[in-house]
Amino acid sequence: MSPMKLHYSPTSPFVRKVSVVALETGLDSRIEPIPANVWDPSNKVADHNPLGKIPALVTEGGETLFDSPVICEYLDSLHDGLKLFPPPGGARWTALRRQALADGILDAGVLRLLENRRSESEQSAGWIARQSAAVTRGLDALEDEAEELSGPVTIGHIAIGCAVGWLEFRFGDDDWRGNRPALARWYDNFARRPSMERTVPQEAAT
Ligand SMILES: N[C@@H](CCC(=O)N[C@@H](CS)C(=O)NCC(=O)O)C(=O)O
Repeated sequence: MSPMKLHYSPTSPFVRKVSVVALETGLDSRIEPIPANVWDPSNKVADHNPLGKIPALVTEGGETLFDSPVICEYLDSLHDGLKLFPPPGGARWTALRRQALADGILDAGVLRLLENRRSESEQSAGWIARQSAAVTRGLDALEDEAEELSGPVTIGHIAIGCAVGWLEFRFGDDDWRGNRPALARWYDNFARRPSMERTVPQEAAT
């Protein structure tokens, strides 16, 4: 059987979620990474995901799955270890809500980054402020529940770790730790997991 294929970039936090899940579940050896630069007009990602976004995962059976929450849950269905997506019940809703919050922080952060990359005359200060405010509120909400993040690792924890890691990577000058000591403590500990250390975002070599 051919391996699963993951269309990926080493800087994408959504791809990182998938990579961390693959490592945590022991499935990484069954996944072949296929580099993709979604900002290169000649990229072929849309042949797999009509939205033109990564991550996109081609399964061993040849079906393509997206987006990252779907891929992560699919991978979690393929192993017999401790599940990252809890079974139906309160813990599952908490994990899914945390994933949605972390992914939403990333959506706003990516919009801010892309706006920052436009020429200065095209940038909207109001748009940047709106996305920055969403990131700030999201981080504040995570600080409020940071003390509750101990306990078994779920997709919620992985998503939060990847979101905070990406903010550090892209907006390293922002002092997100300043008034969020509990989140900083949790993150520094979580970032030491081998799955996180092996997937630290890096600029692709050009
Ligand atoms: N909701 C999606 C978001 C994926 C996403 O935004 N990926 C970015 C890279 S970090 C992308 O491919 N962007 C290309 C584009 O927007 O055209 C997921 O969770 O997978």
